[in-house]
Amino acid sequence: MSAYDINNIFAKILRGEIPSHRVYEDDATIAFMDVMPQAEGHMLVVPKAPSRNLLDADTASLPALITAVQKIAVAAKDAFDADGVTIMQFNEAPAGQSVFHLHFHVIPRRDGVPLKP
Ligand code: D5M
Repeated sequence: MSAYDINNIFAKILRGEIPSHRVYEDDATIAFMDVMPQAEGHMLVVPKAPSRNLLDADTASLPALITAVQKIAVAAKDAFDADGVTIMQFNEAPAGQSVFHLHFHVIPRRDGVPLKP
């Protein structure tokens, strides 16, 4: 697996070097709106600690991260009056990862509304 690149786009968002529409922050995590939403309310949950993806993440950090994902998923479902929530997470390019800082997609879902490609 390649090394972590400190200049990936989410690292720049975490450092405040590029803007984001931030919707959540705690000691270890931020969440912001995805710029290419696959459905209304599509958010990204991003740990502050540098890891390329889930495969190299510090195991000790994962309980707090998944707790934040759950909190944001519940809030997003409520805020967007959704019927469900899709949570996605990709590891390395062949699996669909395009930004190489660990993140979870949280996507509110409405009955009968497919994800945009
Ligand atoms: O998905 C990476 C996701 O990150 C993809 O849905 C677009 C989104 N993205 C890319 N740049 C930005 C910025 N600057 N703000 C917000 N969202 C962004 P993956 O395929 O899981 O790596």
